Amino acid sequence: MIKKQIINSAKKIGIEKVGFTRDAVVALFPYYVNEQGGNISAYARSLDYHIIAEEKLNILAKELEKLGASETLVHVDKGMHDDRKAAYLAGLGFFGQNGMLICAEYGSYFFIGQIIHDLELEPDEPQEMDCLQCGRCERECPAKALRGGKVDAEKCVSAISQKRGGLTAEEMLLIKKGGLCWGCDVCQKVCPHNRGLQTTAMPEFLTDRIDALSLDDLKDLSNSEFKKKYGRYAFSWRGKNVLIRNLQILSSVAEENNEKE
Ligand code: B12
Repeated sequence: MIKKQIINSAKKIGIEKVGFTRDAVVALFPYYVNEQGGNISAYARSLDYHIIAEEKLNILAKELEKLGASETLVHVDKGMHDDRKAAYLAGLGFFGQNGMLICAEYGSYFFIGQIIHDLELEPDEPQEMDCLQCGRCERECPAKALRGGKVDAEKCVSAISQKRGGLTAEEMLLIKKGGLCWGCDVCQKVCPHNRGLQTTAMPEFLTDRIDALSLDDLKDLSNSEFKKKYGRYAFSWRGKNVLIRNLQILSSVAEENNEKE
């Protein structure tokens, strides 16, 4: 009964899918948009998901308090909480060979948020559905960072694209192979579970989108101008120099290609 009320409240604030573990309400935030091209990872093209998901979960947390929770804690992407495991345990998806949590409706293109609470709720059952285990993500990963469903966080191109400072020649090559100035989508793009997806119904992810950055966009901006212009996007948290470095690496590919022509 209480679970139904929580699911209905979630729907009213635009959260389509929630599930329950013993101590958390876990919510999915789909962000897929059918777009071609661009040089920013799909997850970072809209306004920052942390802000959008936290805002909604804070409203839902108030509802939990009305239902008797004496304390609630909202978490979106906080290091010490394993969001994917929580969503799996809450019956919201299954693990892919690429380490991503996947569900039938959104593929792997969703964010996960949680509300930790002290209400006594029956946990949901994990899904029986499973990854097709086709191996495409492992084979196509530019860094060969995937093995047996585990991501080597040191090797993953997404992590390299977010590193501060200089990169090794090998890391630069991986940025070139990934082709993005922020993040990496290869293991999701090749995944058959991500075929034929619907564009997200969340309007928050459809406005103010930026699909690409260029050196010209960034090179003359002061740090505060950069923050003002791009501070609401998830690609901005490491500052502009990381993006400029990645764009320089990518533009050296463009130059090499021009020379060949
Ligand atoms: C650090 C981090 C990264 C690092 C390291 C990733 C890693 N280790 O997997 C880097 C920068 C590389 C990264 C990249 C990306 N990330 Co990230 N990342 C995180 C973060 C903050 C912590 C992940 C972590 O280190 N967990 C701890 C380690 C031990 O967990 P793990 O490696 O996943 O393995 C555990 C579980 O997966 C589980 N598990 C694995 N298989 C199975 C099977 C069963 C049956 C069970 C029960 C459990 C289980 O057990 C493992 C041990 O506990 C989470 C948010 C969070 N707080 O959870 C987001 C998160 C995982 N990232 C997310 C996203 C979107 C991405 C990117 C797609 C972004 C991009 N496009 O560039 C890529 C995807 C790369 C990939 N293939 O995983 C989403 C994933 C959503 C989803 N649908 O799965 C999350 C959940 C953020 C969010 N709240 O939405 N990320």
